[in-house]
Order: sequence, then C-alpha cells, then structure tokens
Amino acid sequence: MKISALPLLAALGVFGFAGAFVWAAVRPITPDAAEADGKMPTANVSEVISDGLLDMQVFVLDDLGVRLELRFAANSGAVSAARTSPDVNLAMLDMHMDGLDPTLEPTGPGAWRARFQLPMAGRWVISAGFAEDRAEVEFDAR
Ligand SMILES: [Cu+2]
Repeated sequence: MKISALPLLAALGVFGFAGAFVWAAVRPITPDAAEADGKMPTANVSEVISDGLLDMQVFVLDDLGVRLELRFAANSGAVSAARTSPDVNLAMLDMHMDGLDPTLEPTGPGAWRARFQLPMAGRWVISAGFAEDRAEVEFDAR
C-alpha cells in the first residue's frame, strides 16, 4: 500500500505545483492598495466605463504633492482603448480653479502614473478617462 500510494502523491504534487503557476498567470490584476510605499490611497474609485474598468488611486503626499495611479482593464474585444492613454484633469470644488492637466506616464500595460503639485490646499476633484468616458473622485489636500 505504501509503495502504490507514492506515484499518486507525486502526481498530486506536480499538479499542485503547476496549478500554482497557472493561478499566478490568471489571477485578476487587483490594484494593490499598499503600493510601493505601503500607504493607503487618500481616495480611490473603480468605475465601469464603456470599454472596461477604470481604476484610480489618489495619494496625497507632503507639501500638496499628489501621486495618481490609473489602471484600465479593457473588456475583451475592446483593445483600442487600452492602447490610448487616458487624460486627466483636476478642479477645485468651491472655486473656479481648473485647467490642471497632469502628464501621465505609462507604467505598464493599461497602467499610468502622474506626479504633480497642487497649487493650494482644499477639496479637489480629479477626473480621468477617455474623452467623454470618465471616472471621477474627490479628495482633500491639506
Ligand atoms: Cu483654489
């Protein structure tokens, strides 16, 4: 009995080993809340837009610095949107203050980052997306 169980255990071991690799390859790309510096985002939103899911994380840093992480997971078949870069703009909620369009740099397939400095503290709204197809999130910068 001991001897005949051995090949089975070996087979199970190989199967599990291969399974771990398959899982690593197919597991959904979830934006890691604890990115690089381990900070939680100040604000974040995941919005279903027409071609896929747009995920936006805003990290308010020291001295009104902001790091923005964008991820876009295109629906299968909607390949075109994943290739074009989204655009971003910011506005202050209580003031006529807008026209802040930070530059996005690609960080991987369907992922972009922007780092910029806000001109003043307060409540801001950030909007990102492809033309009219957008996600929005508000955040406080103090
Ligand atoms: Cu202002």
